[in-house]
Amino acid sequence: MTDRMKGIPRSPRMDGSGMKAMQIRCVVLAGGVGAAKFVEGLARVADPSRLTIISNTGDDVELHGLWISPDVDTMLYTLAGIADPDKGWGIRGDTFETLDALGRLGEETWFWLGDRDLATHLFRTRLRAEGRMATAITRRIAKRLGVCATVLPMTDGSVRTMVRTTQGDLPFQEYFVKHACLPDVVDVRFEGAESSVPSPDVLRAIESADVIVIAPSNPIASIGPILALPGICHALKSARAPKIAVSPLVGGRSIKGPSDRMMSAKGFSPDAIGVANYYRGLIDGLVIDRLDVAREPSIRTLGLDVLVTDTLLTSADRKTALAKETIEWANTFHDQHRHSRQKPVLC
Ligand code: FO1
Repeated sequence: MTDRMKGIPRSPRMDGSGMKAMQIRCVVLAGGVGAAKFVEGLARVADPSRLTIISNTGDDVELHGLWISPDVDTMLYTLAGIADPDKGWGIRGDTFETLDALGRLGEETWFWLGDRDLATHLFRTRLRAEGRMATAITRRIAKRLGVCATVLPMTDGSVRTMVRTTQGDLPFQEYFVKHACLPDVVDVRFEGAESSVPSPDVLRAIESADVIVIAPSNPIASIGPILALPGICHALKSARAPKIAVSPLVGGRSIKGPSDRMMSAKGFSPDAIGVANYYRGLIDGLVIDRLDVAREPSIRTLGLDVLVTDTLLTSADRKTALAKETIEWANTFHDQHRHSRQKPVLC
């Protein structure tokens, strides 16, 4: 069955297959296309009205006078069932007439903004100019798009992910899109993180969650900015929910994107063991791919439980299956009281 046929359920009761939706409050830390694919599956197995996504905003960029929040929008479009299925970002069937026209005016066109996608950026920028916060703006966009789940920007403050490369410092989107991740990464930092705070909605969601999942996102560039916010690590450690991460690194490399290079730049091995070390002390368990089964014993020695399964999100069925396995596994931790007591590496 194709992704398009298996749409995101609007009803909180059942998904398209007749499977009963799990009635749990699930919180996902997310950023990028991998996270959106995972959440797409999650929204089919868990009641979407109880699903909260805490989205990275370190990737936000201002272009053509517009405030663009790619990770938030990728999640919203995916949950609304309108995401471009090939690219994973942007809107299905979008056109690029405005961008072409901007190009003719001599403006930069390296960041592909579709005509329909531009409506979101115009709307967000206008509301911000009126003094509204990112959380309220996102809630309004989600409602207009018919998204049942709650998508929360990680903060109402301003955090910018900067990539230090051998060719100089680059804002994330310039490194990722304009320079196609080609410059060698030396370091990644999150400007403004120390002076920003997680929104009250974010802290409340973490506190009241039944299960917390760190999506298969770039640990450094997508999850790093969330964890860099003062108070987030404390909130995660204090939360009663089991905490599970899904490794985005498979077979010692990124499935897509620069996660592996960024892990190396930050001193972590670019594989599932590196991911385990990065999240150690924050999570109870790590989901790894079957290709990484040989790495399982090393991860267990770090005090983490491990679920070995197929993590490649190549079809609607795989997205649903991974989400279901992850949540069912996380639920077993409630009984076991096996929360990690180790000091986190990150905070
Ligand atoms: N990714 C690209 O590789 N090229 C683009 O031109 C591009 C444009 C774009 C526009 C809106 C949007 O919401 C996302 C867009 N992305 C593009 C994806 C984005 O760079 C990445 O998904 C994330 O920032 C990485 O987490």
